[in-house]
Amino acid sequence: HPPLAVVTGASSGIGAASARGLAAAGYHVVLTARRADRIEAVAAEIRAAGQSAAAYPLDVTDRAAVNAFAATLPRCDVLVANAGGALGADPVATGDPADWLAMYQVNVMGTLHTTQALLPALVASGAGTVVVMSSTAAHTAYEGGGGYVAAKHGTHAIAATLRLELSGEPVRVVELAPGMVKTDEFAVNRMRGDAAKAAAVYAGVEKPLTAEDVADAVVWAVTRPAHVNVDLLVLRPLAQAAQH
Ligand code: NJP
Repeated sequence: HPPLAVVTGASSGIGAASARGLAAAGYHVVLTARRADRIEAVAAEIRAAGQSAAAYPLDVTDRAAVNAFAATLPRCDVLVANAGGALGADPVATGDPADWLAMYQVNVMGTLHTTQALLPALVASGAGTVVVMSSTAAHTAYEGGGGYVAAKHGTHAIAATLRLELSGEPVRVVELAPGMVKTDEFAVNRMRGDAAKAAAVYAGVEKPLTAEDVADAVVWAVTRPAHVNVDLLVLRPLAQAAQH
């Protein structure tokens, strides 16, 4: 059997690029996200390239559904816990609590649900890797991002705690923290569907990262020899490199 990698949030952006990258690196990739048509299309494209992929529609905020998904897997060597994102510009002073809760649900609870559900299979694989998609927002703050910054600090905390809990087990925990990545949908969601405002987000940084830049880092981290744990990779566009 080829090693098996699960990617959450694989219907677009970084998750779709990571699925393509892991498939090209020889993994059988199981793509999950809520939009079934999108993950099916990416999986079909991977298979058309002669690589191995399947799609499984999944909302990571639904713990029962995540557990049911985990029960379908014959094994699991890699989990890329990538599903997440920002909703609305959400300053602490004026942000909408419904957005804060939704961001906590997907970024934090989603990462906890998927990691908990797949951990037994990752341990059983004898050489498992969990990649937690956090953010530079997990390590600093930006104005107008109260709920998102808080949620991404949560993903950092999950990675750090998990690494301690897994001491002695054959599972590595990688935290990947990108700066601005031009994935379009991320900014469109953050700006509540306002395409002009979303474009303005990217216009603020010359040459943002691409989804492929981040996917390359995912593939690199998981393909290190089994005794090498890549704790934290921070990737930023050069134009952001001098900030903070
Ligand atoms: O964004 P986007 P990115 N259950 O919107 C999925 C982090 N990040 O690739 O369910 C399951 O293209 C959604 O799928 P769907 C960011 O916080 C980004 O940029 O079909 N899946 C889609 O596949 C996030 O953790 C930047 O709608 C759910 C995916 O999540 C990760 O990178 C900077 C879901 C989002 O893809 C990927 O974001 C940074 C749910 N409940 C960190 N809700 C950046 N772009 O600048 C959403 O530091 N998804």
